[in-house]
Amino acid sequence: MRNAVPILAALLLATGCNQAPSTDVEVTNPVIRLPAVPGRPGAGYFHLRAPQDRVALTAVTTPAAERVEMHETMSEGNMASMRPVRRIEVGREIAFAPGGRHLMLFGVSPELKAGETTDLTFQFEQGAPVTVSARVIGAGDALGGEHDGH
Ligand SMILES: [Cu+2]
Repeated sequence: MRNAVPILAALLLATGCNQAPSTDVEVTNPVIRLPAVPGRPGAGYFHLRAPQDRVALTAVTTPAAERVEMHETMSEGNMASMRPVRRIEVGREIAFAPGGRHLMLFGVSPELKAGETTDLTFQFEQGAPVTVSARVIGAGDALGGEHDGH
């Protein structure tokens, strides 16, 4: 059995850190990037750490989009493509970042504006869902926080 409590100290100094309180799941710097062209999909990025008794991340939802898919990016030669993933095992840090795994948000609410925040809810194979507040940024805006430089 694993009874380890996640150590949060390393994250306490991070600016833009957005952890849900009183949870075993840590979500850092959750960001939703609006589409460059209305009607196109938006994207979502975050870092997540969850203990192994959560087993796997199985879905992410937001009231700001009709449907959210978890995607991973694959490259073959110099061609990049992406495909949906249904579950991602937890137990170490999971990064959704530009060029790699990302959320794809379909049917993004036209009301949603850069500078606002909206909920992102993470669902796991075990345990209750965890909701955090994600920053909304424009299509060309930097992500900030740990994602800087991408
Ligand atoms: Cu995608």
